[in-house]
Amino acid sequence: MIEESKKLQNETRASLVALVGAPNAGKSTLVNQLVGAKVSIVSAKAQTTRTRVMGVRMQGETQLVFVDTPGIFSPRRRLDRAMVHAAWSGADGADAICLVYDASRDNPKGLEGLLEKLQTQKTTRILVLNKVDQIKRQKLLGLAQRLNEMADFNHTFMVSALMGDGVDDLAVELAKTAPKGPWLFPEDQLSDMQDRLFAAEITREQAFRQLGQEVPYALTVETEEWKEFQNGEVRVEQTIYVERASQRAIVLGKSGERIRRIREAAQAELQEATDRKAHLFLFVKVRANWTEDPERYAPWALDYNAE
Ligand SMILES: Nc1nc2c(ncn2[C@@H]2O[C@H](COP(=O)(O)OP(=O)(O)OP(=O)(O)O)[C@@H](O)[C@H]2O)c(=O)[nH]1
Ligand SMILES: [Mg+2]
Repeated sequence: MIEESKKLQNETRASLVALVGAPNAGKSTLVNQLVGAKVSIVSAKAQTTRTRVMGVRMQGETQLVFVDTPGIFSPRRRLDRAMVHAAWSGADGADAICLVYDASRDNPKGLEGLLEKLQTQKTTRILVLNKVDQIKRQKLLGLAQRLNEMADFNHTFMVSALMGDGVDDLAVELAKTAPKGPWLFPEDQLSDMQDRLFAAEITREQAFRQLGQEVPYALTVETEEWKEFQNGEVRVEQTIYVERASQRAIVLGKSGERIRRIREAAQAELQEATDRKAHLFLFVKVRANWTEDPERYAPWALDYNAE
């Protein structure tokens, strides 16, 4: 009743907050920390996030909807172009944009293009210096100053997305500037991602974590079946597509050891995240040109024709 009357009195606020930045800056870690649950996959490798992912946090009567985006880099392949396009379109229509920057990196090189484009966005711009657990405070102040000279930011925050330091302060500030309006998601919803895609992402995360430098970029995961049983358990069948037979052999590993470990870890994660017993089945198929196949882009809502 109270909630209803607040809504009627138009006391609610909602803000769409995009997180953009270079690959590996810690955007997904930050979204997960802000939401307080895993909504977006994380790995130590660059270009982990492949599409936009929304995570929701309630800050009093304000709903903060965070848009995690793929890292921005110079795209070469069709898939890379679709990812970078998804990143910028994640910023479209946002009420605030956070540029997440890995402060443990020495030199803000290669950032000019990103800052220039950011400058053209007519919204609140926030600089988030991340990974402060990795760097001395003195160095951090110099970096904050340099980046503020390179672009016009309304605020600068220093956080550790991993440890949580400074993350609540960022949310409080974002809530202050949130426009009045209805909530965009039901109060108890944490993410916009459907079960099937989320399950595929969990497996892709394990592929990123457990496979070497190249194979994660040559594969995609699709959920073919998601079947819920009356006892609450779920059966999930997924296909991992790779480009070459040699990559298939790597994913399977000696006597299937690698795929077994990927499956076990992904199943455990899936159970933990969905709070139900899951039976995960993985198949590995070679599809030479999957990155040129529009059908493989559809589950991620990626733009096949992105320039
Ligand atoms: N020490 C430290 N590591 C962090 C912090 N935030 C993120 N990381 C690590 O940085 C790596 C990349 O994190 P992600 O959250 O996947 O980065 P991202 O910006 O989403 O990367 P892409 O999706 O590839 O664009 C992971 O190994 C994280 O654990 C932090 O505050 N401190
Ligand atoms: Mg990410």
